[in-house]
Amino acid sequence: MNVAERTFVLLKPDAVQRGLIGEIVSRFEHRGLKVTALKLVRVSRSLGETYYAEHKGKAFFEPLMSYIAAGPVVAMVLEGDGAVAAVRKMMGKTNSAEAEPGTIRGDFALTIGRNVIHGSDSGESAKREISMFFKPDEIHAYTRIDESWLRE
Ligand code: DAT
Ligand code: MG
Repeated sequence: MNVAERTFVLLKPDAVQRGLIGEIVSRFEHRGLKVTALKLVRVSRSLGETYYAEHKGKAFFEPLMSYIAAGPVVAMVLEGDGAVAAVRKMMGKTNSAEAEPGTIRGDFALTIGRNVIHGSDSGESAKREISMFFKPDEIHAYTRIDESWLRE
């Protein structure tokens, strides 16, 4: 039995600046993932530090903080069967140089330090990240017209 799952996606400042918002959101919509929350926000230093807490102390942490705070980002919640894994696969490898063509990073990015997108790596991470960017009443429950055609 398939169970709808939530994941968190963030389009990083380079995606916004390079005009890739529509293209990337389109891929998720066409795959059948439902956008249940979406907004343009700035990531403050303290939010960035909490968000990327697992990388604190690493050599790339400071550059990562400057990057993520360099401009507005698009935060969203996507919902669908196996949403966490589906989005991770669509994103491609963390290092864009190694990401397969056909993936978001493989099609729109060249380096690890400007890899256009973040997606939760587990259901637990999704919960944590969603709560950092959205209040419960900013996440909308609704039925998409094609939903009955997305599974048997
Ligand atoms: P992902 O974004 O694929 O979940 P991650 O959680 O390991 O990857 O790292 C978060 C971000 O930090 C990643 O999107 C880019 C940056 N990063 C990770 N490893 C890096 C490295 N070795 N050098 C430079 N930046 C790195
Ligand atoms: Mg990660």
